[in-house]
Amino acid sequence: MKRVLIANRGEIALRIVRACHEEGLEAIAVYSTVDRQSPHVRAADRATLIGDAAPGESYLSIDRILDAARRTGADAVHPGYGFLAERATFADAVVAAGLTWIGPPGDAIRAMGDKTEARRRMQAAGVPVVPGAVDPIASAAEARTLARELGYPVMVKAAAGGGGKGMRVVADEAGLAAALETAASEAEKAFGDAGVYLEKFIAQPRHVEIQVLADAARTVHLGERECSVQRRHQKLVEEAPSVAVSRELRERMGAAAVAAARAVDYRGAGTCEFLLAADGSFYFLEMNTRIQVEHPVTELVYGVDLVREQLRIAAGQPMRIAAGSWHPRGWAIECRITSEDPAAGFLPTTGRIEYLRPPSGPGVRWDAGVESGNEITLFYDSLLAKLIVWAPDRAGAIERMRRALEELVIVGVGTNQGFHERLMQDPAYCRGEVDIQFLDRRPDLAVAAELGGNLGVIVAAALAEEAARRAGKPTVAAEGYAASEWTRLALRDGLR
Ligand code: MV4
Repeated sequence: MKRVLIANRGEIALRIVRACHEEGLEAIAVYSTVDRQSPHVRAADRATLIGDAAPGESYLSIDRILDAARRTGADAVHPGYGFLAERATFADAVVAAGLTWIGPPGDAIRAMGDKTEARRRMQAAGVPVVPGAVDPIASAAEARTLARELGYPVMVKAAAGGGGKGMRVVADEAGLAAALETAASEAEKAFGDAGVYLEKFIAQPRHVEIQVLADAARTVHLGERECSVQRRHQKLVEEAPSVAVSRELRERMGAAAVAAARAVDYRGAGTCEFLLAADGSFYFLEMNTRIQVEHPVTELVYGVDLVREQLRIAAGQPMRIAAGSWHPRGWAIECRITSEDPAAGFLPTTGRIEYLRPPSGPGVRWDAGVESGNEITLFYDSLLAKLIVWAPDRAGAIERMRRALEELVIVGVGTNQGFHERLMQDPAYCRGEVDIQFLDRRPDLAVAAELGGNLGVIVAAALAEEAARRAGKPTVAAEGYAASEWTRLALRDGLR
């Protein structure tokens, strides 16, 4: 394996270029017409245009990517995450083209991609799954009987579903029939398959996932990531380890994740997602057969480079993880910096990055897919960069994240930076009291209360201040006035 084609864009593409170079491999970038100026293109050894901005004309096109591999002489393909990363037919096509696939076997992707098949295999492997039925419900009477056995509340889910679509919580038997009907019709519309099944509803769980790494000889786990701070199934903040996971629970969840991976002959990096209930019971949700956005928090507390491990394993080498039990050291937190406006319901924003000053300093990592001058469009996911910090303990990591967010300046496109700043000041978050409904309970975190509607005034004051300074005229700050809180905020936020 000498030349890796990276079938992706943005921060993960740059991340893989760097891992290739550290492994002594050549990196080939692909780009669409709007990504010509992206950092991953310049960082690669070679880059080739694969098509127009629309993903279907570029990053989602198996033919275009395989053509690019042929014309650049690549001998391996890394899919990153998203796009084709979990498309089993892409894995098969790469292997059929005689190239090395840097990911799990197509059959493992297929097995874990079918939620019902995955659940069946997990039960056979002794991995705890949520109590419930595997096969779709055949009648309302059957549903009533099963729901009584499980005990209310129960959850109705679409058999062909995933990502939270077509789910209904049913508090008592009176609501069951209606829930089955609506869930079935939603499932028919969304997935073309009206099959629904029942599970015991797990109230206010945490979303905790276990990192797994498997080479030809060993399957190991690298602890957990806490991913409960999410909105509409979009993660915003992740951390490792989790305040809710003791060393003993980590070993039990880790063993379950390793058993899950072994059950599908897994290879490479993968993640098992669990629901973790307040009483410490945990249930397998699904396995992600790819490197994940939030992999850096695991890397920082376990001292590993997961992407380099992916490359080594795909090349048939053993993983670098020494045998023996592993424990996390310190604490890591990741904030996803996105081109979204929290005050507008996290709607995507566009614009040109006029000025970007990343944070740095001890324990600060900035994994970015953009730089000053880049145009942000609506063609792709809104992730601009990941801000990750490491510190000896959680309080230190939160403090460091506050400092790093204070240093971060992005001018030209709206971002969710203010949301992260408010979260890192939130008492409940700082106490680690989060679960999957945390953000649903805290819409206040989305809007900048102290600035509120005065933002226009503040920006005007800041820009006037800046204009005066540039013109050499006396300014509030320079005159030594005790800059009021408003001016201070203005200068900081206005400049931002
Ligand atoms: C659940 C659940 C509670 N009880 N199943 C959401 C998407 C899919 N991965 C499964 N999901 C859930 N299944 C039972 N029996 C709560 C969720 C859930 C959720 C899970 C993980 C992360 C975020 C979530 C947000 C809403 C609901």
